[in-house]
Amino acid sequence: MARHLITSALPYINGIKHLGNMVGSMLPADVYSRYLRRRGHDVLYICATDEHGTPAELAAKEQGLPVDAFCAQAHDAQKAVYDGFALAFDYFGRSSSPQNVEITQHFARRLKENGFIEERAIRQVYSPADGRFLPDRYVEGTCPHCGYDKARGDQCENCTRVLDPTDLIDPRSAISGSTDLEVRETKHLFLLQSKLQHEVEAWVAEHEEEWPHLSSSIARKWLNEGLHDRAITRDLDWGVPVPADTWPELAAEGKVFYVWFDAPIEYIGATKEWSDLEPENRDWKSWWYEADSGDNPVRYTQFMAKDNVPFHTVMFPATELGIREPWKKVDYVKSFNWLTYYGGKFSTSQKRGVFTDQALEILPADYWRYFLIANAPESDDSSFTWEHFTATVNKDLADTLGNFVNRVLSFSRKRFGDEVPAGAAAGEPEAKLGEEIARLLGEYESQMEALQFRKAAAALRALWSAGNSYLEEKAPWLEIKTDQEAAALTLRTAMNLIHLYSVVSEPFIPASSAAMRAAFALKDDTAAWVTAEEARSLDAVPAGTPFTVPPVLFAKLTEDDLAAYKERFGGTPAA
Ligand code: B3M
Ligand code: ZN
Repeated sequence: MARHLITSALPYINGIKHLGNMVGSMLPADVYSRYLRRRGHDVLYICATDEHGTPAELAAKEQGLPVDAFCAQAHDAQKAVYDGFALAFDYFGRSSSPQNVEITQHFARRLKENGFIEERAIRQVYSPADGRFLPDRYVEGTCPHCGYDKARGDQCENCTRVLDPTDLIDPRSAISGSTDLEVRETKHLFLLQSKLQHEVEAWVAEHEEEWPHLSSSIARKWLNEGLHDRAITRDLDWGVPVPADTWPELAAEGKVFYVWFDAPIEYIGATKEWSDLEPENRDWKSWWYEADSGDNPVRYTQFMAKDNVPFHTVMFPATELGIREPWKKVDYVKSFNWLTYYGGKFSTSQKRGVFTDQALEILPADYWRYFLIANAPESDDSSFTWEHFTATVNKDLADTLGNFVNRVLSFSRKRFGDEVPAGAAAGEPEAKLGEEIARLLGEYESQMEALQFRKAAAALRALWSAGNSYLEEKAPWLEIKTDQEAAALTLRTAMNLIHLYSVVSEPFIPASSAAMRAAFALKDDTAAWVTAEEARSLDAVPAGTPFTVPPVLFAKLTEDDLAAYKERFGGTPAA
């Protein structure tokens, strides 16, 4: 039994996320965690809301709430949605937790002791009206390149050019609107990444062969551009405070750490939050502090979208290396491209695409879980369209799986009653089927072990299809006219397939798998997985087992449904 630590990129606190955010991080992490648990491994799946930085402060201001109150309710709102998607975190924490403050400040002190943090004076925009220095994003003005009049000091979201606040025409404070701005000198802490370049390069070199190309190519690109020293403090009211015992002046000015400095540390912070709930049974450091992990090493896998790869493969490892303590670094970085909406970007700010809360209003989580993972943007961007979604739900879920389950159980109940029929002994067709199921199960397992989600979904789909092919070939509705025993054998075999599907489909479609499994009143139905031998013999559900017919697992989506979805969410290719 191996120990697997799994984290997915922390969703920013502001706003309910869209499907694209979930499919590139939390959902595949959940599918993988569920699979590993079923294979008997010791799994800890950790995530949290990323609560610091300007997104939180600006969103709180928009809602007229104190930022801590805003974050508390926004965390709960997101967690409720993820519960709706059955994302089985072991813990879903908050980067504003005391645990994250404590560990972030410890990391910063250690970096200073080891000579990887220094104070530097920089020139920054100061607003007397607001009585504070303004982070770049808090300065608004007209973009010198495209004339957009709400450009921000860090980037113009109209022409996407990266800006410096002093580039803006008619700059003003995004907080008070004041145009009375000055440029003053102020001090910030810099992480001396340049001094860690070689160590980070050596560490990436140990892993990049194993990582997916998307992860290693982005890490290599950033390393080739050279690691630059980076400011890791900000003038914000909300964030991990710079500790006064180490930097009294900066602490007195209310400086906090840059959100991307503390956010990855929250993977550790959230693990301590989890552990602090049951300190007698849980040992957070045994997962993160390699001196404590004993002789059962932890394998750490991260899930994220491609834009987060640089922070996870360069900046955070640099931080962990510079601390000179044995904190666990990632072993495998599973990154994803974008899920687009009709070819255009999902956008939280522009309300474009399907959002996670809306998705659950429309259909149960399993419809989405299966579609999103089966079409995950692994090797390239993938485009969500309602046409593709409805076609996939109807074909793979309603017809291939749902219809198989319903017609086998309904027909058997109608012709043989409420118990699994005995029938003839298994023959050549059942032996052939068993071999095919064992082969496909092996394919499914190897794709899951390789974190190839689309291919794993294809193997799972093939398992479902194999049941349909067997049923079509045997046709118990015809067999029964001349040979009841043969028909009973076919139905008993098909019922054993349903039970096998209920076990191995759980990582993808947990609710539907539970419904399939509950159809059989098996005395001891605790098996977590299916062995190749059990796949061949297909006899986990013996004759005489009582069964019920669950409601139809997946409703077919109609042309009217499709039209309604497109009407509500828009269904045209990106402008
Ligand atoms: N909050 C997600 C994003 O960039 C960012 C991930 C942090 S993971 C430590 O949208
Ligand atoms: Zn612009």
